Amino acid sequence: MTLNENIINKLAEYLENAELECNAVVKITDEYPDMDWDDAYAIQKTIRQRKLNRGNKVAGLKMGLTSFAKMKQMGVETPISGFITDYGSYPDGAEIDISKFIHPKVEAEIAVVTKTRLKGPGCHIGSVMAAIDFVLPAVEIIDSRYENFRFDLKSVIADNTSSAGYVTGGKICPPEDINMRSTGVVMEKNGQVVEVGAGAAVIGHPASSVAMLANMLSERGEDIPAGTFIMTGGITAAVTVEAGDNIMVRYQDLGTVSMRFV
Ligand code: OOG
Ligand code: MG
Repeated sequence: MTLNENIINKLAEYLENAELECNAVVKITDEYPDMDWDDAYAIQKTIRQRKLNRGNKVAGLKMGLTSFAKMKQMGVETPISGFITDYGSYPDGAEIDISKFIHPKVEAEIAVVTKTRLKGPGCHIGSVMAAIDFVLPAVEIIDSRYENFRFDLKSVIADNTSSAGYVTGGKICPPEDINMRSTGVVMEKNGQVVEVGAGAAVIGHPASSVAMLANMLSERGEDIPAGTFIMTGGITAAVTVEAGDNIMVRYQDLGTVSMRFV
């Protein structure tokens, strides 16, 4: 850690206010270039605590920057983790008020719900496959609080990995009935195909992303409790949306997820 508690609290408030007021801000490493990974995750944790104190719930966990498409898009090369909130949840087919976001983008993801606890270090794809209750499709809405979505890894970790919302689909699948690695996705915006991909884009297999999450959390003394909803990371690059846009993602074996921004 290089930052003291006062500065961690100040930066958490700065970033959370940017979210709540829908206001893009300058990235925090401009002012604190020497901050480290622990500082970044401590700011994220403080934001989580602020939300819990306000009565919000943590609805699950997320991995980010797990695919080559995303790393290339954002110019970074290490996966990151964050949390998702109760108020960010939208049902399939939702009409989503775009004024709640700064400059939202959507990404196609595969999500899982666990039935047993996962704990690193040493968590691997086998432990994860045994712990998955079911697999379901999910589209994440990301909305960096930083101007022009421009950030470095420490800034984006502190900003809870741009987490803003998620739309879950209704079709669930037991893990033994799906090969998440080869599951194909087609994302359409206003009827036109804008991104295509397969589960393997997520560090080879979406379940490996969950193992990586358990191992990353263990470095901070945390684990993944049974019953956790986990978004494994964007398969495709993120797609910018505007008012009036219809998004439809077709998943092989997992049905479709759609939403409309108004
Ligand atoms: C960071 C969040 C990335 C994913 O699935 O890769 C993410 C960002 O690109 O703003 O959620
Ligand atoms: Mg994501």
